Amino acid sequence: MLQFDLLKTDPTSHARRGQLTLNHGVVQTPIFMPVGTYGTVKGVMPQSLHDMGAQIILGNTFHLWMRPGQEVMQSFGGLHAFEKWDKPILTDSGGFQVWSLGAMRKITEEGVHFASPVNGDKLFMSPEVSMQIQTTLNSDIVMQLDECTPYETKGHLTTEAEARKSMEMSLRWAQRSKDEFARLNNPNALFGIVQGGMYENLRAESLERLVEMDFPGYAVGGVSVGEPKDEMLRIMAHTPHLLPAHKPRYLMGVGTPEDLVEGVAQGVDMFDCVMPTRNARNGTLFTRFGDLKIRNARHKTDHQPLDTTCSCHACAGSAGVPWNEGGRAGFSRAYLHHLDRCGEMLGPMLTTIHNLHYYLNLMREVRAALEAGQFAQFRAQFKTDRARGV
Ligand code: PRF
Ligand code: ZN
Repeated sequence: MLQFDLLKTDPTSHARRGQLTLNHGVVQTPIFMPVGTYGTVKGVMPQSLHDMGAQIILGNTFHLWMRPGQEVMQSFGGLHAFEKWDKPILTDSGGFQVWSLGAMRKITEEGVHFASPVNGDKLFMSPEVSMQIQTTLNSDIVMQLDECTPYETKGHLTTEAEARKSMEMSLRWAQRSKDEFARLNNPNALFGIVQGGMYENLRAESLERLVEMDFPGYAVGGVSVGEPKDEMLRIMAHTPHLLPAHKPRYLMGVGTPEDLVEGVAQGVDMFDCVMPTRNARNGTLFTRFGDLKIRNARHKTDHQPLDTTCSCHACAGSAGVPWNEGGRAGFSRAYLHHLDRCGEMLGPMLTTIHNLHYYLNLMREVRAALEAGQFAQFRAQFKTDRARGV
């Protein structure tokens, strides 16, 4: 089940404020979805996710199929009970993850043959298998199995003919995913994925044919796959607003804070990306006034928090009062620098909380701006602030 209510639209862009009702709860859009590939958002307890306002998280069909596998998942009745997260979950189909295996896989019309990266077993993922696994996971949003068209094929830019072939197979897989999803009586919602590479005509065709199949929601896939930034922005400006206005739109695997605000302006409702969590573990931190590298020696003696305007547990402590509002309870940059130097576990835990809080709060601010009819002003101020530098 899925219900999408469009609450407000922005007259200066394609941006919208919406509400998505799923089997495990209600999601306010636009939204960022933290990535929890293996049934955990790395280093963050479900309670912390809850406290920082996460409304929906991701899981990955491919990884959870490898480990713990279908038998364990079945015995728990799905991913929610297993990972102790009772709000909505979206699972990616495995298409992108299998695609990322590179030389270890063979893609045919029937599905994808590959060797398990865990134990070398020969495995086969088809649209039907993906739907069966996602049904066991009982995720609120299920993604069709697709083929993510690469930016380059065999050392050259993917040609239009190659992109068409791939896009058309994804359409056939969309239909097979839909048929199997129905056959399994899956009570959740299945999204179709627009492909077509960097070719706008192919994107338009993929989109039209998916819309004819009538999915409850649509994703834009095949961006952020190694293309230059201007190419990504061109596809982001082309595709999302062409999708049906009364259904949710999800831009897969994107991106930086700037990409999210731009995506919202182009009519996207949902985002996911490993960037806040992965970068946190590598010491790259997002703040209102730009990015900060905590490994840099200049932070060694700095008593300030990461972001004086942030109310996350790392910056403001459990009281949640930002530094600039008189709070002094948070952790200093010097301490986070020290934890990183020493390889202490608390380091990535705190930086992950901060980065996720930054992304979730950015989207909260976007929603508030849309509600207040102030999105254009917000967008301009956001750019100015981020360019200022920390
Ligand atoms: N397809 C699927 N998952 C994805 C992508 C895609 O194209 C992307 C592309 N950025 C990220 N995750 N199924
Ligand atoms: Zn913070």
